[in-house]
Amino acid sequence: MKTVYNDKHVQHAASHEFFRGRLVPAFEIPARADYVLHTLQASDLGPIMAPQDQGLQALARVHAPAYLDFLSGAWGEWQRLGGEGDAFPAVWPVRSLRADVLPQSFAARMGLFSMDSGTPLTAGAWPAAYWGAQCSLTGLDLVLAGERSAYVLSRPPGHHAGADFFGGYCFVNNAAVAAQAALDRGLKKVAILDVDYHHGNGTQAIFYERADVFFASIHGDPMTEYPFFLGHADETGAGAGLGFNANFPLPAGASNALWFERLDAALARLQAYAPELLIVSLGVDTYGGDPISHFHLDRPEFARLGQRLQRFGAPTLFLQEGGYATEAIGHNVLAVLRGFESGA
Ligand code: OKP
Ligand code: ZN
Repeated sequence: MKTVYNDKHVQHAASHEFFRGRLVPAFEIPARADYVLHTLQASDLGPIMAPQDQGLQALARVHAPAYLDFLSGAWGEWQRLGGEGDAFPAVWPVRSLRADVLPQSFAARMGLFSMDSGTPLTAGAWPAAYWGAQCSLTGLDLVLAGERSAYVLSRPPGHHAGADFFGGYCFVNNAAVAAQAALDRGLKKVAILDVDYHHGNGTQAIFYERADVFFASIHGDPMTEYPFFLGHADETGAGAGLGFNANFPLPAGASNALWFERLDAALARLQAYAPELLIVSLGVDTYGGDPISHFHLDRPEFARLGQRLQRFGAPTLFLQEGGYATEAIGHNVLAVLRGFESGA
């Protein structure tokens, strides 16, 4: 299996994030990708290649132009304001406030274009997110050219980013960019399976009213787990998209047996949809040793996940999402990809 990787991600290096009233060392750090890279390099999985730059257009197919304008210029604005350290939003247009006016204030636009204060906007957030999306497009091209599968090693993750907001460590929604690009290249039906511990609220929202992308997700119950405000089982799509969204929330601490039961249920829904392409939002924060998540998967389970996805039978594009047990991410990802290659 080929891997697509670029090192622009190292420029996105937050020092801290807010946690229980304090600034703590950031979880979403460059070492995450470094560990995966080194593990893949030391393995026989396959070649690691650089992305091609296909420009902004594919990002603009799923993200609002005003949002991309903001994101690409945000660090410069913050510097001109004398910002020290990373930028964090602190005010949001919640119910009864207006989100239809683009304010001049940088602080106001930080809030307008975000969903939480847990996502440090760093000097390198935009180049890292931009090149991560380019990696996902190059990975898509590999699969569309006939590769059975490809793995995209990128950070920051993407699945919490919506059409016009960042959050949950995410800025550009790589899965959505890749799915839309696949449709733009002629495919008719694309499935996204999100196995990250956290619900992919951004991906769901982008395709919620559409039938050409089926979104299915297995995740910690939003009643107690981030992102809290989306990811319930009764979210089944709307309008033309009704019936093309399927959520499988599980209680924090759920057993591996229960997790695989839901995986089978999700895959059954996707099998009935019969997609021409499967995009996997591959978060490995379902790992038992993850510091911010509460499932219990380990190497054998990750291998089994890979085998199960291979048996699904569709061309498969793996995109890296979460996973914060830094030193274990590489082996957990490799277990999935090897499981996939070893097959049924
Ligand atoms: C991103 B992805 C922990 C707070 C958690 C948000 C988690 C985002 C996860 N200090 N903040 O889905 O892995
Ligand atoms: Zn996650």
